[in-house]
Formats: sequence, structure tokens, C-alpha cells
Amino acid sequence: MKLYKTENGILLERDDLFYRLHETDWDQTVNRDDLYGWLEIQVESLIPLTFTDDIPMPEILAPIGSQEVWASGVTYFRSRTARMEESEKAGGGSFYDRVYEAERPELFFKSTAWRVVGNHGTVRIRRDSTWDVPEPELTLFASSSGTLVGYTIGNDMSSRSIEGENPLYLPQAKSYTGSAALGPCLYVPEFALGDDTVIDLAIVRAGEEVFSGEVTLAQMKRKPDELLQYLFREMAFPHGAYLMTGTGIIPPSDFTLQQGDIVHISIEPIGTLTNVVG
Ligand code: DO4
Ligand code: MG
Repeated sequence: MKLYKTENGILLERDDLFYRLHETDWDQTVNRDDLYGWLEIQVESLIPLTFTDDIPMPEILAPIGSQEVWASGVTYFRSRTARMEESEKAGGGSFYDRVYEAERPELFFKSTAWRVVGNHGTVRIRRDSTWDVPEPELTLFASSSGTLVGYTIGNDMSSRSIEGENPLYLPQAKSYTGSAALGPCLYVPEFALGDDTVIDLAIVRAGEEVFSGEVTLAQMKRKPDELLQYLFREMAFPHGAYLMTGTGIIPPSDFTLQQGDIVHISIEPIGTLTNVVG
């Protein structure tokens, strides 16, 4: 089942049919350990909606209310290698190797809810950055008890030039206006996503695909529950939290994003998150 946040309520999609939930508060709706079961009960008393030219589908917003967005780093071998290379001159290379092997994962704060852009929103490149990439990441949603109840697609926009200069610049490389995108929906499955789930990235410039890549969850070193367990270990999230799980797709070193590029990130069965670089 998929939940879409809109300006006038929450839409539920099940088997290609859309329903409007009676509950309109996003935070209250999603913060349930048994969200899937609760939605199954709700849908029984709802009537499918029909969208027409006169009654169009409402605009879909980022699937977030008051939740914080956190992110994981160096969870794929490709990410470890790329970051060791980019920070070699600054002497930061071994940090990434060590955190890849360590028991404790790298977790960092990514964004407040109000700064997150949704599907078709504009992501940004920092003006003081010269080397930039999107990071396509499966993003977990956990209730306030730390229970994994859903997923969305995340774009952890990153400045590689700032991150490569010094690992201590990570917060500036990762958190700025337009650096976090989530969407298009909160996907709430009955069972957790399998290791064969594919994350697909395509970057289009002036109508031409300039980079594409894919990775499966099987290549991720950490397990979703392991990442959530560390995130919730010593921190309370009263409305639940989003956690990006790290990127396994990194364009070659001579690639940098440009203004006007369009970034498509697809994860079947969640959907596609599309953002323009502004
Ligand atoms: O270590 C820096 C950030 C890593 C990251 O964002 C990722 O691996 O996706
Ligand atoms: Mg990342």
C-alpha cells in the first residue's frame, strides 16, 4: 500500500485504486507499529476515488510531517572506495575504510522536515561547491518505537568537493537548502523488501541520459534493522523518523551535476522520485 501526502488530506493507493483516509494528520497516521494492518482495516470502509478533468488528483507533497531525516554513510563498498579516493589528499581515506568495517555504522543528521522537497521538486547544488552528485538511497520509515513500517525513495544530494576537502566538513557537504528529496509516497508493505530490490538512477541533461546505474539491496553491507537500531539507541523520535540507507551508485570522478539536470531514482515497488537540479 502507498500513502501520498496532499494539500487536502492523505491518499491511500492499493491495487491501483485511490482512497482518501478519514485521518488527515500525517504524523498521527504514520506513527503506528502496525501501520499496514491499520490501513487494511481503514480501506474496508472507504470508497475508491475517481479523478477527472473536473476533479483532478491533488498535488502530491513530500511524504513527511514533523519527522527528522537522518542518513547512513559508507554502507556499500562502492561508496567506501569513492570516498577514500576523494579525500586521499586530505588524509581522510582511512576513516571510510574503517567505518565500512566497523560494528557501529556512520549515521548523520540530514534534514528537518520543512527543508525536504518532494517528487518533482527542485534540489540544489551549493554555490561554493565544484563537484556534486545525487545519492539514490532506499529510505526507511520507522515509528517512534523504532519499528520499520515503510519505505520511500531518498536523494541525499552531496558536495563531493567539500566532503573531500576534510571529513569534518560533512555536515556542510550534506545539509543545505535543497539537499534532501523524498518521495513520491510512503510505501507500506506487508513484508519487508527483499535483497533483490533494485535501486536505479538516471541523470538526464538536455534530453540525453548522461549517467545511469543500478544496485541491489544485496550489495548493502548493513541491514535496515541494524541501522535503525543504532539510530534509536540513544535518541527519541516522537513522530517516527526517516533514515536514508546510503548510496551504492556513484558516478565516475569526472562527473558533476549541472543546473537543469533531471535526476530519476526508481525503486520498484515504491515508484520513481524525479527532481530537477536548480
Ligand atoms: O561518509 C560520508 C557520507 C556517506 C554517504 O552519504 C553515503 O554513503 O551514502
Ligand atoms: Mg548518502
